[in-house]
Amino acid sequence: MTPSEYIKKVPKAELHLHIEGSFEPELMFEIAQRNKIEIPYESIEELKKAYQFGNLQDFLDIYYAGANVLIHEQDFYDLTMDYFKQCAKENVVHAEIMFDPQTHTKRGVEFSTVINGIQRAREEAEKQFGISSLLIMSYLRHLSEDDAFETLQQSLPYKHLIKAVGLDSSEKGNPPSKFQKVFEESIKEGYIPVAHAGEEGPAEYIYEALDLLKIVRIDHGNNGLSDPKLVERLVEEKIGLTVCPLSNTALRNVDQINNHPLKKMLDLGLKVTVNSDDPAYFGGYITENYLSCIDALDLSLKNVKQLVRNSFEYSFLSDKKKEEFI
Ligand code: ES4
Ligand code: ZN
Repeated sequence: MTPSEYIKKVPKAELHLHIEGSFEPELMFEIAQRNKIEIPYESIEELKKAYQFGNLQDFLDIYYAGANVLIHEQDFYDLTMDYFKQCAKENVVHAEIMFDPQTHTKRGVEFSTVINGIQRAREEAEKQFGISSLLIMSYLRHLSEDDAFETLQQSLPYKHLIKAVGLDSSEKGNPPSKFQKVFEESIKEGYIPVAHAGEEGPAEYIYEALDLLKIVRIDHGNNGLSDPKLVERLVEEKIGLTVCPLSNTALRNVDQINNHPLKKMLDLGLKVTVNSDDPAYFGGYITENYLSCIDALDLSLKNVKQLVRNSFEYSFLSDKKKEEFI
């Protein structure tokens, strides 16, 4: 079997997916219409043409604008269900889904509206497709730590539905150290800490995420490669890295897919996984991410098997559940 044939069929896990980033233009237009919200694009085609990004911030501006049309619980349900339907098609059997409460509460949408819609879709996906999932509540790092504390408070009635906390949005100029106290408190509440680090920011931010936020998994982490001591530590401490190849090229952190460091990371013994990040914006879901790398980096079947195995091993499933999949 070729690596490409293998990856299409094999049960796999996704560990880095922003639910707001799986918002396909078709659904966005549909929801905008029913909520009577104007979007500044005439058609789906015109909207898609705007998906040309020079960097992370270019993307985030469009991503937040897209999320503006999400108002009702049903909208969050539809958004999440669309993603699960794609998971079912690609044999993603477990998904760790990030959501950004502040993207919505800042616009006057209640925390409860967001989580109830997502939760209903999770239950439906488990029942209909047998897909397991868990939630990572991500703090927006361009906002203040006080704002993150407010979000933490809002989450507490729903603590049983949320597994982990994350840190996303504009990385440069918003170091992990800015959120040290809210992560400490989040851990006390029982949340597992993760953070985006080393996507656009320097290796120093990865050290901060490890040492100050006590994170157990890194979202992206590519820029850690510039520091051999850090690489050694990430290998030694078995820190999972949720790498997102098509995201990295779309946001120009990597100039072209042939130059993506995924294979190098694997060869160094880093605990890398392949993920889609914001698939509606970056040109492909998880399988497409794998296929692009198989093709461009000439990944072997052994490489791909390792990546799939890592996707379960570095998930937040219980050891017993992991055993079912590995
Ligand atoms: C994100 Cl690619 C990326 N980086 C940081 N924050 C994000 N939120 C959604 N996608
Ligand atoms: Zn991300």
